[in-house]
Formats: sequence, structure tokens, C-alpha cells
Amino acid sequence: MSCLKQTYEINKSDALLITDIQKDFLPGGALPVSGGDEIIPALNWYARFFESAKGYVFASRDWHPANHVSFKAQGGLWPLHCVQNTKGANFSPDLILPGDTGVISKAMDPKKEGYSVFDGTLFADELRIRGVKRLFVGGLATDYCVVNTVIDSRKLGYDTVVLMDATMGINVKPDDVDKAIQAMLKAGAQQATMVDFSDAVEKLTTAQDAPDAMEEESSERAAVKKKSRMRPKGSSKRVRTEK
Ligand code: VGL
Ligand code: ZN
Repeated sequence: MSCLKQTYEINKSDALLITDIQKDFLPGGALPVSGGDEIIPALNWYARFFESAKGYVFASRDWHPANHVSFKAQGGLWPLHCVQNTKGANFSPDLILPGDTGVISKAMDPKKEGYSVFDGTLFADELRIRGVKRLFVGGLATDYCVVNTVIDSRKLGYDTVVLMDATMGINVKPDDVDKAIQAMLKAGAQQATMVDFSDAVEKLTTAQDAPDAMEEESSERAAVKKKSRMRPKGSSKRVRTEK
């Protein structure tokens, strides 16, 4: 019997992009994505995994000026959200990012709506400088930031993989997320979930067994359904800020 299942091997030509895990996009926030918090354990797992495998980790943030065109007061679609330097624009405290995570701020031009992390940012340059060839994308929202970022990523020639167990959409119309997924596939993106990294999970488990894994039964571990070392909370929250 042949094995048809693809397993991704991650190295320094790979990058993980975690989009917009900010308080305003989570339950209780100004523009909450229903169930948006449920993907955080998976994203934490991917971040930890990419760090261990020497892949790069990036986190984007929607980072609007208060007079941004996307807001209803300016004729846009959305309530005020992710305004620069407000609490709602902060990353979720539940998101655990490696210390050298690259933070990309987006949608900062007051006159221009921009959902893609490539739009008006230095993200493509950051990837090129590092020699990244393949981009794995998870986060919020599937039908805005994620779909536009993935399509741009394909246009720029990156192999692009959507992390289906680590993204959630808004569905302003009920089939928006389905359409977004179709559009990403049409653009040549692949789809993956944590099990597609399972060989590497075994390696991670055996190589990094540590007593602090017992610290708490995390939802992250439950989600992965494999024993894998849990980084103690707070040990890797610092992120590199932009110049
Ligand atoms: C987004 C709605 C409003 C996104 C940004 O990046 O997904 N969605 N602003
Ligand atoms: Zn926005």
C-alpha cells in the first residue's frame, strides 16, 4: 500500500503567518469573529512547531488609524476596530508567539482598505531577505485577511498552504468562507491540518521531552491529541516590534 498523505517537513525556507489574532476580532471585541478564540490553541501549536523546526514565524495585526476608510463613519463596512495603540488592537494574551516573531502591521493608510498582509507592507521583502519559499497561513479572518493574503502569496510565487484547523471566518453572507476557500484553491494554494505535520510531531516529542509539559493540561495538547511539550506561559511572549 502506498502512502498518499503529504507530510510537510519544515525548515528555514518556510514561514508561518498568523493573521490578526487581536482582541477586537475575538469574542468580546469590537468586531468579533464567532469562534475565533477556538483556533488559538492550534496556532500556538503551529508557532511552537515552526520555531522548533527552524521555520520563521510572523504575526500580522490590523493596525488602523482612527479615521480609516474601513470604518462606518468613513463610509466603510465595519465598526471601529483595531485602532492603532488601543487595547482592542493588542494581540490576544492567549496567543503564544516565539520571541523572534516578526510583526507586520497592515491597513495603516487611512484612504485605503487593505486586507492582505502583503498590501502596503514590507512583508514580501521580509520573506525575500530570509529566503522563504513557502508560506503557511492561519488566523483571522478566512474570508478577508486570509483569502487576500493567500491569493497575493500565490501571485508572488510562494508555495502557499492554508492551515484549515487554524483559521475562522466572518461569513457576512453565509457562504463567504466557502467561497474564500474555493478562491484560495483556485489560486493554487494547498490545505493542511496538524496531522499533515505528524512525522515532525513525533520528532518534536522525542527530542524535547521536558518536565514542564506536566504544568497544565492545555487545550493545545488536547487539540493535537499527541504528547508534545508545552512551553510555559510567558516564556516566549516578547515579539520583535517594527522599526
Ligand atoms: C479584516 C475585517 C476588517 C481582516 C480586517 O483582516 O480579516 N476583516 N478588517
Ligand atoms: Zn480592519
